[in-house]
Amino acid sequence: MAAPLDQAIGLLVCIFHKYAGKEGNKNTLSKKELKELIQKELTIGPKLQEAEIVGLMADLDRNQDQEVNFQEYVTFLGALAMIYNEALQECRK
Ligand SMILES: [Ca+2]
Ligand SMILES: [Ca+2]
Repeated sequence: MAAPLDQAIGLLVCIFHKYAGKEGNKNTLSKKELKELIQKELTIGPKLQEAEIVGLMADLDRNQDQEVNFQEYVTFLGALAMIYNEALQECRK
């Protein structure tokens, strides 16, 4: 686990567990845990309104159990990657 992509994926997994383990189910993110993850780990996080985070949670929670599991988190990362793909023009030279 030393190559850049391995490291990046490992980090995505570790960040999920860092927040998921704070309260309740250790393998899912509660609303509070998701909010903390977004606010601390994403540049855009602190700029989001409470209502936007609640809306995001509702979008991510596909099985509607009020928690974001790992699979739902991966969907979120995929959506972020799509946004970054538009934003990071320097990767496409
Ligand atoms: Ca949890
Ligand atoms: Ca869920």
